[in-house]
Amino acid sequence: MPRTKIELPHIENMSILDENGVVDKSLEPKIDADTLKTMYRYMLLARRTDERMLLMQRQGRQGTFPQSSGHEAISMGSIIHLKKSDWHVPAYRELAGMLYRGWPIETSLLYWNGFEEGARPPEGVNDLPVCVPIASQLLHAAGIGMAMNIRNDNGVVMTYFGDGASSEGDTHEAMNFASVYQAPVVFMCLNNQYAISVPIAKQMRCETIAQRAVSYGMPGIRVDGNDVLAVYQASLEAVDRARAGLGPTLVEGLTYRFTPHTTADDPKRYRSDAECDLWHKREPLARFKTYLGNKGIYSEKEFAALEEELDAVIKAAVKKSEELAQSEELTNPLAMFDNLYHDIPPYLQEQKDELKDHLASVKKKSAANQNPQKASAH
Ligand SMILES: Cc1ncc(C[n+]2csc(CCOP(=O)(O)OP(=O)(O)O)c2C)c(N)n1
Repeated sequence: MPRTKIELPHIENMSILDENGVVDKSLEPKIDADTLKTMYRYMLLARRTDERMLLMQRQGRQGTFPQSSGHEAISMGSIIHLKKSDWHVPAYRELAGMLYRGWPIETSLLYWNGFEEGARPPEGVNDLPVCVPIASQLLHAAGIGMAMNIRNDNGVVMTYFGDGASSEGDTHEAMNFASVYQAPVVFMCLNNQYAISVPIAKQMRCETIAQRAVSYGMPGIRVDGNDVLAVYQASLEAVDRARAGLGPTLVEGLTYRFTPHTTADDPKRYRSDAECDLWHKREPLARFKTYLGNKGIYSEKEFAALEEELDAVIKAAVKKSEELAQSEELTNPLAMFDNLYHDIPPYLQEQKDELKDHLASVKKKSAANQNPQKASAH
């Protein structure tokens, strides 16, 4: 038998809630009302925050940032399965999941305004910060998962990456290591079909990203990434496998970025209006809202009250972040010496002292300029 067929697993494609909010009853996951409400709440909170941040960026009050609108179902449908003690390793479009895990909105506003404090996970939250170097977070996730195995920790790591990231070498190394060591990692791919202006057809020849799982010896599945129920079901199975010691899984969610890549990008140069219109009709929040309405989870009045409540939460967070951005604590340049070393080395201490003296003399000079009489009396 010199030439035989090698049987390889097939890759499934799953969709449960269609773009009109109609559910496939045979596949509908059993989710209690409180969990459905939580998922919708954080998806909406992320969407409204994203929209608010865009307005602020256009007003010059917010730095350049990558929007998350359109990616809420992948983030929220999967993160909901994590326990507090599990680990979340995001890229940069997982605002919904980060808010759910306990990151205050103001940390996001601060982070994208250039304050390192916005990257600090809140006390007790097992999340890594936003990760901009593409695909590097997947190695961190694989490492955390391997450490969990060494420690006999029954935890799970959920990590996120884009279609562009799937072509990076780091992704290969992370998936191979995670699989070889059976690390409890769930690799969630947000396939929004573009890496900035590069369409997916220009960076890979295969039909799905999910099928790459086969070559790493792990299960892979593609789901409709705008269908929160499909994401929920696929990631539930992945988390269960990881927790049972059966290793990693790759879940690819097919979605679309409704916005520019970042606020500094002009997508009209590489995407047609017709394509954008088509995907807008498939966006994740509207269909989930229809589903919740049909199930009687929320009435129209309650939907409106929730929007009002969340808008007030966002307004308060904006105020807080703008106050923090002016505070002594966040604007003190001496803080840059504080968090790199436990014991600051002598050469850095010297630089810190020099800067401290310099700041004191600048302060003295500006006080003297403001009050020349008092200064000359001394
Ligand atoms: C290692 C690295 N190379 C290049 C970049 C520049 N860069 C920023 S976003 C991006 C595209 C990422 O595309 P994808 O992974 O599909 O994620 P998306 O932004 O679409 O969510 C690139 C190349 C980077 N941040 N890091």
